[in-house]
Amino acid sequence: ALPPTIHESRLSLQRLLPRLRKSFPTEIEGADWAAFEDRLERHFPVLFDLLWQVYGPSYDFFFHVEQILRTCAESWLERDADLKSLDAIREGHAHWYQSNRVVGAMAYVDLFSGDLSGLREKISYLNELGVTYLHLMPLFKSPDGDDDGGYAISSYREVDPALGTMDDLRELAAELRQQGMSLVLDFVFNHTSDEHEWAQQARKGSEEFEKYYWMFPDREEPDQYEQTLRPIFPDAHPGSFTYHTSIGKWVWTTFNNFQWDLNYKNPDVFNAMAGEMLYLANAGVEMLRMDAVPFLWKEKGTNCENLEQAHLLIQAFNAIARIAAPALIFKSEAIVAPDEIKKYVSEEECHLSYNPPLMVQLWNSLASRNARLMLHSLPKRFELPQGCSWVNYLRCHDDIGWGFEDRDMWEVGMNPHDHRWFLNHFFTGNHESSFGRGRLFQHNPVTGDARICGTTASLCGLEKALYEGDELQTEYAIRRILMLYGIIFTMGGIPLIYLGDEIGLVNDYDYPEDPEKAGDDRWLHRPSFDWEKAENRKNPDTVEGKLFSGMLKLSQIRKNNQAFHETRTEFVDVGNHHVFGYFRVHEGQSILCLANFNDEPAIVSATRLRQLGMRKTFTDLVAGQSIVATERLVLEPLQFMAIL
Ligand code: OTU
Repeated sequence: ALPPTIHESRLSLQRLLPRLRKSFPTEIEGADWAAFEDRLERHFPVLFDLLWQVYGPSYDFFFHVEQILRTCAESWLERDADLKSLDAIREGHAHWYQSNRVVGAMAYVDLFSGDLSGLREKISYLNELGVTYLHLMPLFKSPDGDDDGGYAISSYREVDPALGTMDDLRELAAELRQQGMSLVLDFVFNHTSDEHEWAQQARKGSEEFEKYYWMFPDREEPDQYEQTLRPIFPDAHPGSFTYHTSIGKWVWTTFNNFQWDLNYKNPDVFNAMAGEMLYLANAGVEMLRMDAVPFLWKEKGTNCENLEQAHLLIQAFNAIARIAAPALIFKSEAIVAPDEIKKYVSEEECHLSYNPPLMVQLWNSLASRNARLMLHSLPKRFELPQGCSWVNYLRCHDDIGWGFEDRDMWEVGMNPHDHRWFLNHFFTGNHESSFGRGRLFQHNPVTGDARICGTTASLCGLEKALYEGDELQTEYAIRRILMLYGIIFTMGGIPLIYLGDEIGLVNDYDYPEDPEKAGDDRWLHRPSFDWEKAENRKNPDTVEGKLFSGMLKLSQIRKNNQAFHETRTEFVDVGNHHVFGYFRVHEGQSILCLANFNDEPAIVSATRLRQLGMRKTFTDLVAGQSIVATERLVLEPLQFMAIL
């Protein structure tokens, strides 16, 4: 069947609209319904086309389209006036997130501040750092015991009672908004927990809800699928399916066995999840971290990652947001091969994306003490479509997987297998040149694959240096952290601070004592925030004082210089492979950032600087010094400069 033309989709809307209006005879009065219809007219053709591509040739297609429009309308009618005015503001200033004034931070509510009301008391701390975007880890109802750090959601409409209530969440969002901070939450839409209402119905044998998940009576189909799947959490279970004895069925569980993958081949699932998404938007969430996007669609004979339909589904969710919650934007979480990551980024799909290629390159350069692979690889895929941005980060709550493009490694003379082996040894402290104190995650003895856990401070050598009482190494560890964050704050995109890094929190070795956490080594780098340590930030002689003031300076440099606006970044080879360099240019301002990854001083020749268009005298914004480079510029070990 041919896809509908724009004219045909308009005709469909003309038929559906009167019925939609009639379903809400009284509610539409005074609810800014005209604005809704206006957006519907604008975005329906796109939505209709996407839905057609995914669900089109089925007998009940129009029924589902109508249901989806009802979900949009109901949500709009419930959206509060404050958020509706934010919608209008954001539409007039669509690329607000590209501003150099945006600084992100992320934290677990319980670990950072106990609960949601405790968090309101910590807003001033976030303000101190200049944070304008706060990502809170999943805070919804989830199973007792292991819940994958909240990523197994039992209800998208109920806050975990230990953290507060939905009203607390709404109030927090409103207060953040008032203080110029956007609330970011996860949209965990690939799976629900096995205790979600839908899963419970499915367990009871409800035909309707069994179709919400992927359930099989025997191994026949799971075996067929598994021929081409890669295991994601091999420690939790081999393969991608779990046998549930109570129901006698195999259930698709890409991640842990208590996380049941939703079946998006069923349009009811899409509609239901659109409702959950809009519910979050109406609670005041301004940005959704689209969790685990690669896995949304499954097809036999493929690896069931990054399939075309996954993209179409995200675009359809996006179109729904444009219609019913226009202030809402998406951030893609696709921790996959560099070439696949970019495919999720466009204004029609995800406005923002994590930048794992940058993250892994930074850790690699730190271990290798040079920037060769990074300079060869990053420029190839850094540019994003108009209006989109990266979210640049060093650490998050997850492990670090060495997601380089093998091709890039061969091109600079590296053996991908051996080099990954080196990195895993390096960051677990098992290499002669190591300073890192990490642990392996999901080590797969069959393939030899493994990822790395550990906090920024521990991976940068602070834990080891403090333990050994080595002052020089402590100083170097501080420099490493600030150099890496220097890049995060100045590279094109939004910088994201993993809260705790600004005071150098090291690994938490007590997590195995907590049965909820014992099975998952990622808890190593999820320590409780240490407010006593944080007090030291006021004392410039302490490690915390040095790190915090260093981060603060970086945050201010970013905010005070328009060169850091938007995403455009011009990478440059400064003629010394230890030094990573790039220009940021915007509205007449041009800043050259330089980072020396070596533990020795590094020299950049004045001739090279002149070739790059630099004058003889310039100012380093980080050290706050002017520099005269007649013959050469010398960077201290692990120094980061932003020169103007
Ligand atoms: C995400 O991560 C979350 O960030 C994890 O904390 C969750 O456990 C998981 O989803 C399940 O909800 O495999 O090792 O690119 O790499 O989504 C982390 C996709 C993960 C995956 C990523 C996933």
